[in-house]
Amino acid sequence: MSERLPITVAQHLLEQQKRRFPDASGEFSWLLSGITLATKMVAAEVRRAGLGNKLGATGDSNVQGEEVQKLDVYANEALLHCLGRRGNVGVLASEENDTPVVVLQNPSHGKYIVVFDPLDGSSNLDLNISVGTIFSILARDGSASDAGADVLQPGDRQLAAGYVLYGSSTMLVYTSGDGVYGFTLDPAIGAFVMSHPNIKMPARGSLYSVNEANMDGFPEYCRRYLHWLKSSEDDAIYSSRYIGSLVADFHRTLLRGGIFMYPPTARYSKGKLRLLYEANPIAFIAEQAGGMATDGRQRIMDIQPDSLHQRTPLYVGSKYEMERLMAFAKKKGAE
Ligand code: AHM
Ligand code: MG
Repeated sequence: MSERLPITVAQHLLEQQKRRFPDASGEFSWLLSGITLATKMVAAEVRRAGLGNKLGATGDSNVQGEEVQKLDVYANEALLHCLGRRGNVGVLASEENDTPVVVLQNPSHGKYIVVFDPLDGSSNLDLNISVGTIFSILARDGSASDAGADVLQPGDRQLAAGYVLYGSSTMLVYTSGDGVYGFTLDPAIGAFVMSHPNIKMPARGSLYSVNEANMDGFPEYCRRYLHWLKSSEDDAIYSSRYIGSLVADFHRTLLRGGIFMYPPTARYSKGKLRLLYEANPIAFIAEQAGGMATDGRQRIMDIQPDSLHQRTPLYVGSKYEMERLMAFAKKKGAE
């Protein structure tokens, strides 16, 4: 076969599963195809966002008290619809729903849980700025008191995680614990095609990314660290980039290195980002690419969650910048 023919995400997953788990039934790849189908539907809507009254808010707020955009609703429905009919997904938990949706009661049939943020950064949509879908896949052990409690697993137990970035192109970045792979949606054939095999985060970068308007409320070690980033001590010569859309800010950090931070702030004393469907999947990808992710005290993927929508501070990036951050945090103890 010609080497120039594309490898699609479906082909890659089947090959990866066959190599790592020769007895695998292929149902995991089937689950993933639910995510690629839903995100292609979302990508098509996002592309036409300015047309036909698709933009703007619905007038409702979600469980976090944030304004719901029309495209949030569409993306949530697309994921619930595509994943809920796979036959092996038991529980779906979304940023947009107060509680997890149980689609299959019996854990031996519905053995997977998918936790997701259907359209992250959606407040940027009206401005034609990149947004994304983030997802995390867990196994359901069935021993929890109810299906909802099954969702509350530390990030270390993720089977797979990824995001789709609706940017100048649409891209899926994915890990199942065997490296990080990137696929670009080829609109000509309607398939995600391998474009970034085995992504590695540079060990050191030259960019930092944080909403500095919140700086007065940051923990003291974090303010000192920012000061170091801005100084030229230790050859630290950094530039700043901040989009305000986690998937886009992290994607740049993954490819270029450096650090992305959302520390505790005066408004969000525990940080703004959500542990289960924002920080955990991002941390899994970062670690698989050779980077690190912490909340300032501990590794993100070691945190035992106690609620579906819980927030966490998030610091994620290259080994060098992360080790420097942790040295600042240790000096006085992270607040
Ligand atoms: P959302 O899930 O309501 O879209 O909020 C999450 C977004 C992230 O994409 C981004 O990193 C962060 O909020 C930006 O927050 P801020 O505007 O406070 O800098
Ligand atoms: Mg979000």
